[in-house]
This record gives sequence, structure tokens and C-alpha cells, in this order.
Amino acid sequence: MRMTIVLSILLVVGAQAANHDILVQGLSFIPDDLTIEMGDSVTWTHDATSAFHTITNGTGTSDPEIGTLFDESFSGSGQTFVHVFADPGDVPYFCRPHLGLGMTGIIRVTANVGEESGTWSDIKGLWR
Ligand SMILES: [Cu+2]
Repeated sequence: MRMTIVLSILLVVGAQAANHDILVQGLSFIPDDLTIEMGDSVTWTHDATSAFHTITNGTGTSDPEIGTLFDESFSGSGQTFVHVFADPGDVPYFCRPHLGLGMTGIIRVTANVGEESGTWSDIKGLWR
């Protein structure tokens, strides 16, 4: 019985943070519109055939928020960049050299507070 409870807790906690993959290919982020949960991470992977890119948060070079969360440069194939999204909200991003060519994306981070408190009540309920 105790083993079952411990396993359940591990499964619940393990399910809370997920990673999502985005491929940087040509002049595109694939997918370019991604919805994730708060606490999740995103891994961008540079395709072997694409040119020099950046992954820069903001809507463009006139955005005062530019680069405040991340501003990563890619120079070689297969390179990866990981960012954990700790706060809810929309996070637009773009590639500095290819912004004019429409190389943009957005990460929509949803709050998972309700789900989390439900989860913790479930866990506490197991020990009553
Ligand atoms: Cu680019």
C-alpha cells in the first residue's frame, strides 16, 4: 500500500513539468505557435541545413522587452537551446537577422495553479 502511494506521488510530480521541442529549420520555427504550461521547458534544435539564427524574446528590435528572457545565438547544426517558462503569459520571440522575413514564433504559457492545488489535495488525501 505504501509503495503504491509513493509511486502515485512520483507519477503526479513527474507529470507537472514537460519539455516541448521546436525545430529551427530554414526560416521557420516549427511549430511557430506553441501552448505550454507554466514550469514547462522548450528545447529549440537547430536543423543541419539552416543558417545563423537567434532566438530572441520580444516582438522586434523596437520592443523594450527584447532579450529580457532569452537571446540565444545559433551558429552550428544540431545545437540546442533550452528555456524554462516560469511565468504565465504570451512570449513572442523572433530571429534577429530574419525578423523581416517573418521568422517569428510565440510561446503561450498557461497558468496551471488550479490543476496543481487539486493535485496537492489529492496527495494530502492519501495520507489521511
Ligand atoms: Cu533566422
